Amino acid sequence: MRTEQAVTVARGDYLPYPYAIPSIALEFDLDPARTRVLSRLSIERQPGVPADTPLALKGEDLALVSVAVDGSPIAEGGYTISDGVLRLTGLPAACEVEIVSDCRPAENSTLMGLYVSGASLFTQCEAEGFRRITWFADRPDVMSRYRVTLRGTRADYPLLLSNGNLVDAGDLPDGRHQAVWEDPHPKPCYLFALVAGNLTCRELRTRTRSGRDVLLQVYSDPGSESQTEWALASLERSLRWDEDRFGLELDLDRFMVVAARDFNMGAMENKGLNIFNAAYVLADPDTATDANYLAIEAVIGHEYFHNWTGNRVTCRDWFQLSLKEGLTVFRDQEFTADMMARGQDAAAAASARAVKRIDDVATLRAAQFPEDAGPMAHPIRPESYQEIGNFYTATVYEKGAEVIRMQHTLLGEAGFRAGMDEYFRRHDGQAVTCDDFVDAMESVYRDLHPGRDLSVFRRWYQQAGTPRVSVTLDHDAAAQRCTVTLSQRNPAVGVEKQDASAQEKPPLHIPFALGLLDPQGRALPLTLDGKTQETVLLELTTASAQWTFENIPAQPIPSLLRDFSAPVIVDYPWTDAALALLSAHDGNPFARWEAGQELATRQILANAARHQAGEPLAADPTLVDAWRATLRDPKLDAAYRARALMLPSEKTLAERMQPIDPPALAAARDFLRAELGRQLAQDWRAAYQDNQTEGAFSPAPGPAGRRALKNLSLAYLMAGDAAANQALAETQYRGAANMTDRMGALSALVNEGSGDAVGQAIADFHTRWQHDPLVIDKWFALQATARGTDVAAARALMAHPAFTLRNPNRARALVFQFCLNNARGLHAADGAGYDFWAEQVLALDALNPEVAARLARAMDNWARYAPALRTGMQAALGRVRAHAGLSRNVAEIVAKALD
Ligand code: 0A1
Ligand code: ZN
Repeated sequence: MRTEQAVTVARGDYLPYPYAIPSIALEFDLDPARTRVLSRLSIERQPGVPADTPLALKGEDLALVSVAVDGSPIAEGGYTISDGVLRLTGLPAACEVEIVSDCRPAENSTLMGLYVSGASLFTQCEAEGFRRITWFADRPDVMSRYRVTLRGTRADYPLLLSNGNLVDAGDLPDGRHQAVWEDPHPKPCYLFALVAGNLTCRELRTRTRSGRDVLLQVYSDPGSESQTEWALASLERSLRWDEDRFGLELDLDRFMVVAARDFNMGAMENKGLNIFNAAYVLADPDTATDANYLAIEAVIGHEYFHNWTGNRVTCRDWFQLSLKEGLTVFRDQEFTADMMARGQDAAAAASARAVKRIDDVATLRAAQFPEDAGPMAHPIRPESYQEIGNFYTATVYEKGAEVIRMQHTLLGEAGFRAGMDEYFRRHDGQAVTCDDFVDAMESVYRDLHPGRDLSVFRRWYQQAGTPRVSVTLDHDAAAQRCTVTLSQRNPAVGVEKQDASAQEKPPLHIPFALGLLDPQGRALPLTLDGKTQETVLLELTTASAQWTFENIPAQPIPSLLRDFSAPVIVDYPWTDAALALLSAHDGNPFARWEAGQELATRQILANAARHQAGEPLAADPTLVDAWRATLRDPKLDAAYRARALMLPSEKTLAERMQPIDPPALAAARDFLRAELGRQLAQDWRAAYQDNQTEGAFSPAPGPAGRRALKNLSLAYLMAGDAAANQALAETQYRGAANMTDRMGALSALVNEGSGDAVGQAIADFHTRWQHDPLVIDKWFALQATARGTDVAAARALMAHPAFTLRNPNRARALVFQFCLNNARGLHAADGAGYDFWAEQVLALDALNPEVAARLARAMDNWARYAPALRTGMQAALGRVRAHAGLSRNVAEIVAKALD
């Protein structure tokens, strides 16, 4: 086998498709061994296109049976097939093309196109999976009306689903039956879906705000019916929220969500027939944690919101992916924030929103910042790609959402809504670009701010890398005036570094929210543009700019980038005392959290340096006092305290270390955790007792927050003194009334505990939940990331009969968790972790290139690691690159990492 040929696609190469395909009729004879697909395309040559322009249709892993034009068979020679493209020439300006082909779902381990999961058949078409079902113009700007006929045996496939409305159904000879579906909305083929199998359904009927009755359904494996209540309720909340906040209504009579056990990603927004990874559908208190409940609501929302942002208005080409993804992530983040804040008073709502913002920013920093600083760095609208599947990234999604959020911040809630309305007014039913979106927003921005525009802002779409904003304060005591200077830097990243002329990029438009505190921690009123507020929004659009504030009697303490108003790194020389003051008093709950995290980061980095130098580690009292104050503050709710008291993740910390030395970081972080656990033991114990939840389980923010704080307290107590607290963990494990508490206790035992009780708890957990794959995934993941799990232990886990690489959730639970979230294990001094990584990437690549390429990215930032690690990482990458028969997906990742 040869490695697939690398072909680079460039954004500037876009050409419209020369034909329209207004309608497509598909007929499936479903059979896992060999499914026959008949596709009838209505074809219209676009005006001005030369008559000899071939109709080029993409196909992959298909066996062609026949081609006909307007009912006449075309003999071989009347068409060509090369490099996965079927070309037909000499077509009339308008005609019907009929193609019959076969595919083999049971042999399809890529989970792209039509595949088997359990006893059912599913499809996944985004981005380029439709070409694995039939030859087609597999690109998002070709939109067609679909009529889909599904035929299969009633015994195996009692349920036959596709997009839109069921228009006909009936029996066929030989125990077969059929269903005919019509989707009234033209769509690109990446939104096509079918599901065939034996699934159970939970449904509800509701009325849209314009008074249409709609049916909402959630389908899942037989036996899981008790686990779909939350998903269905989340779906109804999503429908209501999009009506309330954006005035967007469901445009279908029926909206279906189907859970698949084998799925490459989180979920997929196929029109009216969302297909989900079961992990984002199934939940009950015994099997799902609070984090699972939250993620299900968010992903259900995300896919539902795509119905407008993605489906009604779609992408012109895949370079515009962030048009739908950044916007839809922003929408799901706001949905979750609104759900967490609802029904609460202003202060509690602000805290709840801050909790969501903290979680989202923590994700951005842990996943996107490293991407933006490494070999895969790309703008949210990439300039080129080899394999589009590799660009479903934290940058396109999470940074993309930040870029939308900045527009929301610059326009305000009402302005942003007006911009969205304008976007739909202009583009409903079209396939458009990111520029089209910004144009709509800019039309409102210009009205709000005459003389200003978003021309500088647009650079966020074309520049990669995380900007650095440095802040200086000049206080004039005599004049009681403070001048704030913001300066930005946009250094070259990733491939840009190879171009000596492009070392520094132009400035961006950065909305920078700022507050100033007096030395007692009280907010200082700030006047900007005639308005006096505690938070001002500074718009930095040049390399450097200054703002002056009056009536500032003493040197103030700045509260910077409140609510994380832009995805940048802030440089400011706070003292530890200033950070402690902010962490106790900042009126902006996000910035208050940030101050504590910064304080902890500094201490961990200092200790990592001591660890490297062989010096003893130390916990500074400023940090311990700050943690104690937060822990004891009765005004802070539990969910917020749980975030504020957590130490920054190893991934976030790594971004602050040069070169990165994960074992040193882990040692320093563990040391501080243990010190905080020991020195604040009484307070942790009190928090543990005060935050018990009783009565019927509810995943609502209140009780979930108490469980988070309680389990964090347990983790600190165990870290501080495992022997003294193990009984507490064991008791919690045995008596747990929900999965959050059971996992919290098991994690404490596995990571810190000792003796027979640990192994017994692991075995007990497995015995209890062996029938539930999603819980067994948790069991694998917990062990894969445990402190003591080295490569040998990971391999031993892989030998467990329940392990398989073929199921992406299982592979992610064990192999990905080990390689991405067990730095100590991966970076073992003998290099065994790197060997393991290379071996698993290659094994996965033979089965599922999309998933393999994600694992391949674990070595992206090898060049930033400590020399002793770097060479081993580089060598492992080299071994993968040298392997014959690599997929295009993995080949692109390793080549970029090594170039
Ligand atoms: N559009 C989906 C993401 C998605 C992309 C590719 C997939 O298959 C390889 C599946 C899902 C979303 O944003 O939810
Ligand atoms: Zn999405």
